[in-house]
Amino acid sequence: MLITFEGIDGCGKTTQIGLLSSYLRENGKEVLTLREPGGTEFSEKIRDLLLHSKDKLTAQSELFLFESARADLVEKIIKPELEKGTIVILDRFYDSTTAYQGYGRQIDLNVVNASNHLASKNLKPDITFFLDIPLELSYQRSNHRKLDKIEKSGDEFFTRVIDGYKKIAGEEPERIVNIDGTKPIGEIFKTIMDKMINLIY
Ligand code: T5A
Repeated sequence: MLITFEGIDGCGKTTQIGLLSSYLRENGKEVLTLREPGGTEFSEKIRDLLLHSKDKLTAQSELFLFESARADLVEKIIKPELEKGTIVILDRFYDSTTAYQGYGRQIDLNVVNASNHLASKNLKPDITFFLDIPLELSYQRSNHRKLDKIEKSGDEFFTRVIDGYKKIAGEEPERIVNIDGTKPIGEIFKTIMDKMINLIY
């Protein structure tokens, strides 16, 4: 089973992934948590380029780097683990590319979708949790730390990303669970568990 978490920076994905993976492991499930970009030696190098290099990337280079990192992770880790029956929980997947590079950087959505399909080998999450928070809360939650390259993209960019996520979630309500990420951590986790119970038992 493939479970993905989506939303803008600081929406609470890592927090909820920690809670969900602990719960599943305590209940005897084999679980692997991964993040994108990253998860293989090659993809972690690309992550560093994307988030921390001093070079100014074009939107297209950025798109292809995210897709390269994804292709490596899907081929080397995600597919084999899913075939073994592992529950794979992924912090971001192709919806991030649609939201950030498609809606945010305004690359043609047909190009982004085709690139997503190619890199993910047509793999589709069984369920996606989209944690929806407003931009101001994203800034508040990250104001204690240094921002990475993407996080420095500005208000207009992030407003497009948030609107993009809402469109993506609206187009696939059977896969994507839209959650109010401003709620307390425990309340969000309960909503996630209500959905997960039907899938895992
Ligand atoms: N990207 C990625 C693209 O542009 N295209 C792509 O295709 C892909 C895959 C990745 C960046 O790359 C971009 C998107 C990103 O900009 P990253 O370092 O992985 O960067 O960063 P994020 O995924 O944004 O992760 P963050 O750590 O910033 O955010 P999380 O994981 O969503 O949030 P979390 O859980 O760490 O929480 C942040 C803070 O809020 C608190 C937590 O305790 C923490 O302090 N918090 C809450 N507080 C109150 N109430 C709640 N409900 C809370 N939930 C969490």
